[in-house]
Amino acid sequence: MVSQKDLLTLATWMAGDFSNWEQAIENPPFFAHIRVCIRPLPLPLSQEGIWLYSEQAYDYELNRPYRTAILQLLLSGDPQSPIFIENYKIKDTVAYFGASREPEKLRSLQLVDIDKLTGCKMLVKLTPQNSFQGAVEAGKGCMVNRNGQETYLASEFEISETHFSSLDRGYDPSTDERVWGSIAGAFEFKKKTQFQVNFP
Ligand code: CYC
Repeated sequence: MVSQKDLLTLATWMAGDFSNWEQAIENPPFFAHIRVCIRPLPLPLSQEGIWLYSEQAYDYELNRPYRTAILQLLLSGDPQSPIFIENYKIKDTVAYFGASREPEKLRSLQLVDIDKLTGCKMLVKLTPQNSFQGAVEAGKGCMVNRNGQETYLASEFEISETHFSSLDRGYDPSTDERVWGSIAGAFEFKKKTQFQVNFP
C-alpha cells in the first residue's frame, strides 16, 4: 500500500538541484546542458499533499528559466497509479524567476496566484526497482502552445534517490506529428544538491 510516507519519499527525491551535464558533454548536438531545480514551498498553499516549485533552465541562464511550475503531490486511492501530481502555472511567472535557489521569494505565493492546468495531471506509481515512474494522464488534454502552435503534451519520467529522467514532447492534435521536444530520447539528470522536505 502506497502511503503518505511514499509521498514524502517522492517529494524528497524530487527536491533538489539536477543537472544533465554528463549527457550534454557526451551528446552536445542533441542535449543542451539543462538544470532542473525543485524546491518545497516554504508555506504550503493548502493542507492537501506536498507543494513544490520547479524551474527548468539552460545552465547558462539559471535566472531566466524556460519553464516554471507549481506541483502538488497527492495520493489518489487508485492502485494503478496511487500518486498523482497536479501541475499549476504561476500567473506572474517572471516575478518568481530564480526562486528555486532563493526560496524566500516563494513566501508571498498564494492560491490566487496560480492556475491549475487541466489535462496535465501526472499519474505516478512506485516500481519494483525502488523508483517512481509517471506519465501525463491519457486523453491528449494537456495543451501547450509553442510559438503559436497548439500541441498536446506527451510526458513521462522516472525518479530515484539520485537520478531523474524525463521526456517531454508536444504533438500536433490533428496529425499526431511531433512538434517539439527531444528527438534523442529522455533527458538524464543527476542530483547535485538535495533540499530538505518537511511534512507534518
Ligand atoms: C511542459 N512538462 C510540461 C508540462 C508538464 C511537464 C506537465 C505541461 C504543463 C506546462 O506547460 O507546465 C512535465 N510535470 C512534468 C513532469 C512532472 C510534472 C516531468 C513530474 C516531475 O509534474 N521538459 C523536460 C526537458 C525539457 C522540457 C528537460 C526539454 C524538452 O523535462 C521541456 N516541458 C518542456 C517544455 C514544456 C514542457 C518546453 C512546455 C512549456 C511551455 O512552453 O509552456
